Amino acid sequence: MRRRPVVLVTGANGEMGHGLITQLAGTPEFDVLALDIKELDPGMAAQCAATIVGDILDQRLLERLVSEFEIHAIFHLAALLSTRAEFTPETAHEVNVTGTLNLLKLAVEQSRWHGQDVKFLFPSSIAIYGFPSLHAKNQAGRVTEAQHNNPTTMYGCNKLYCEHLGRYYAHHYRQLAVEVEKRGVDFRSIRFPGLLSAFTVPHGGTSDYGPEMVHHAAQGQPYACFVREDTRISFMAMPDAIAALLGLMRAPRAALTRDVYNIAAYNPSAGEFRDLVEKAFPGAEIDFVPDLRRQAIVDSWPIDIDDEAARRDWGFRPEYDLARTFDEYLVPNVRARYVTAG
Ligand code: AKB
Repeated sequence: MRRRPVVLVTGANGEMGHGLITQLAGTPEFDVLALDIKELDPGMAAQCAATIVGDILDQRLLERLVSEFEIHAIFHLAALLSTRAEFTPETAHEVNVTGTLNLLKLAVEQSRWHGQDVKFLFPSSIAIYGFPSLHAKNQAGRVTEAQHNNPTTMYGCNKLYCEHLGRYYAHHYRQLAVEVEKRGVDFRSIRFPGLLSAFTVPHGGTSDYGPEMVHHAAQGQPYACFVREDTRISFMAMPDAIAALLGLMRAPRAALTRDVYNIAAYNPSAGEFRDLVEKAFPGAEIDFVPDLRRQAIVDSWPIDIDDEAARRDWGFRPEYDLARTFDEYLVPNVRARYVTAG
């Protein structure tokens, strides 16, 4: 009896999950199996072949998936982001690391069953970088994948370690076993910058000040930005982030010289971001009231990202610059979201 071939998306109800499932649902090549700790929004569930409300820490649940589904790719989006993880660091480690380990084990088991590699798409983050001071951050400027891998958050530590876990499962798993078996995990990872989504409200991240500014202005709500006006990190429109995940998944393995890639689009200061929001939403009330501890996290992240390897190996190109992100993506869609919400 053939099991249903599917692509598994964990964290399906999250910001990236919404964008990814909409894209995947539009392609005949994939049936989506969505897994989230919360019930999927009805509109999302309708786009999936199957949905499961469950925990990636539930090993029994994951074992049961093997009996019903033939998983050929995993987009492992479930994670506790940088701010939320600081309030519960040990829980974040469980979710972000043990959860990822459980999914890597699932990928190996699935590969043993159907005999093909399972592509494992893992969203890492600019949070894996770290600088001892703002001066060091400013001095470093644009960073490549190998530089300054010294995270200062539990989330950043988790993401960096899981990059290495993925590399181990892909290239060194059970290297001393008597029987030499096909490894089975085709691990591919992207270090995402701050992401700007028009269709979901961010929560739990420290780059959230960007999208929060837009969503507050569109609702006519005053916004106290928790970082300084001069704060600068890399951001990207969500459609480009989703396109990058799918682009990396579709790239021929032989073209990839790395398992983990930087990508980037633009790096406005919080003040430049405010100017664009005020232009789109005249009268928006935006103040800068730094939360010094969250500020310290963002000050440990790079000003800019070198994504030359992604552009060379698999043709990554962002479609949205900052102006187009506002004019064609954020402003019309966020405005419609709150007008229809009434
Ligand atoms: C966060 O702020 O934690 C995330 C990230 C930059 O990975 N959005």
